Amino acid sequence: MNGEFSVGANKPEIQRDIPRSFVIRGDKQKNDIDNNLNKEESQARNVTEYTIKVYTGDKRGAGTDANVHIILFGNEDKSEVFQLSQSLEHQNPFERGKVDTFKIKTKRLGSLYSIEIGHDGKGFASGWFLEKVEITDASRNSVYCFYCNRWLSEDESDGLTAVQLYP
Ligand SMILES: [Ca+2]
Repeated sequence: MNGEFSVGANKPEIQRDIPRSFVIRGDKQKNDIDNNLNKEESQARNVTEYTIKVYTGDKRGAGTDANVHIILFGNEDKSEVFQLSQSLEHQNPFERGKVDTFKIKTKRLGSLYSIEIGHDGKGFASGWFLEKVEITDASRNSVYCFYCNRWLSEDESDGLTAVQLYP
């Protein structure tokens, strides 16, 4: 290369060629980067974090140590099944009169219209009195409140341990 550059007659042509090939490659790289950025952006847009506040009733025996799950239903999609185990407040979640907060990330669901929440009946006196569930979708600036106000217990009323709730 040094040899070619040292030839005065070829120099202008080489200088023209080199920048052009760089420009072409540069544009392609830029497009690739833009595409990747767009892909990452749209993927980020399609993930929504929900904050779920679970209110256990203040009644005798209202708390549970069973495994609690939730499914979110939106007008665009439904979430997978989430086990609510990592309460932000309490080592032992779902105790009488307590509020437990959970954060989950899921695909974009749109506007929430329903949830399913329930438990597997594990543990001693697993019956649970669920007062309500509040779900915040910060990206849409929306709060949804799902009232339950009933036992989820094999020993009470209809014996159901999971329910579908609507705001
Ligand atoms: Ca518990």
